[in-house]
Amino acid sequence: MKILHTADWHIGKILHRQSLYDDISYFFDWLVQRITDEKIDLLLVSGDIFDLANPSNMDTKLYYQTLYRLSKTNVKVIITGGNHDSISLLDAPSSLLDVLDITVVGGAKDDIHNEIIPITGTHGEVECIVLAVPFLRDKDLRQSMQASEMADKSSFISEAIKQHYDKLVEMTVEKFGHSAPIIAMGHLYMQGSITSDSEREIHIGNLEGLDSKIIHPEIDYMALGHIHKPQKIGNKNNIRYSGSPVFLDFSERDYDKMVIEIEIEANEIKSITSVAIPKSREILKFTGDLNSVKNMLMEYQNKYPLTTFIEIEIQENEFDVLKIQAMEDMIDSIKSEEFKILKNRIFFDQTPDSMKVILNESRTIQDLSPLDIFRQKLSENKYSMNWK
Ligand SMILES: [Mn+2]
Repeated sequence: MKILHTADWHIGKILHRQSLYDDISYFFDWLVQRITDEKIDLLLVSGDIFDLANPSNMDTKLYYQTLYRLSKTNVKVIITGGNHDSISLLDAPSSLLDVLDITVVGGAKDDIHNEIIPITGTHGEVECIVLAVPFLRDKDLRQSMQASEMADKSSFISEAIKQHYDKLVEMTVEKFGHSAPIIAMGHLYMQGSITSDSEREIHIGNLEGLDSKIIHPEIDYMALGHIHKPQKIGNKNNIRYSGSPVFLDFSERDYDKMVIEIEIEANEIKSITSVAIPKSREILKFTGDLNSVKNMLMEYQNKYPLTTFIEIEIQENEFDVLKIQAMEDMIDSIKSEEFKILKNRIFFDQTPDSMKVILNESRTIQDLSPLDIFRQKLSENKYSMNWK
């Protein structure tokens, strides 16, 4: 059987006031085609389906349209909730989606048996078992541990998550033996993962991330979500983030977006392959002095179906307020079908101290994350913060 692992769709994401609706739509077209062509049997989506807990009607429609198209390909779908998702929003249509062979686990189940999903082949034999674990919220973790076992916050989270998976593996082995591979899903922040600027931090107090050693050895493949760059964890081929299918931030521009395909044969994982998703939009950063950036913009030709998003960073030698005006004029005067400038900044190698404040203040709220604002507030009030 063939499994396709993806995560972090973030339907509804707005990047610097530009909707990424077209980007995710391109991905969905490609995904449906890929599943049809490759005869994928099972699709796993490991959390962060929507960018917001209350998505727009248009985004919700796109989600259901996509699920309908997927159901037409005969693929079985398992969707788990992420830290961005509303549990009740995902879970509300679950009995209806069951009819289309789509299982949704928005939040941790009271009876964790319901997170164990055996996948059967045409002759009724169990081909693999999926542990459909959504993002585990604080209250879920507290339930699975005794109050007396709670030490400091960080080791508590790590221990409680480990116990959740261990329990599931134990129940699975008890019921199905060791005959079929165990595929676990998770929306977790693992130690050693390379993040971008678009993940919202999860499990405050666990900033270092989880050690991959907590993953039970009986788990044959770990289908992770949360981190937006595709990667293996702890150098292990079978513990992977698929990453998000679309670029959610400028910091994600230097690598391909991926899905992971897993093939199971004779009750064993035969291959794990990452497959690059064709790019629908280019995301670029142009750096240099004003003139060279201007030239780069003039010469730029878009080869992709969607308008390119460009970030510009002007670097000039000596401080000159006219250069700031010239940059703004240049941005205003450029009208292009090929690209949009979403972010701009100017730096001077030599800036008089008195001007540094003004330059800093010209940052807009869109340039800041909630954490940046919190940090700024703390420093204004002279509180120190000893976590990064
Ligand atoms: Mn995410």
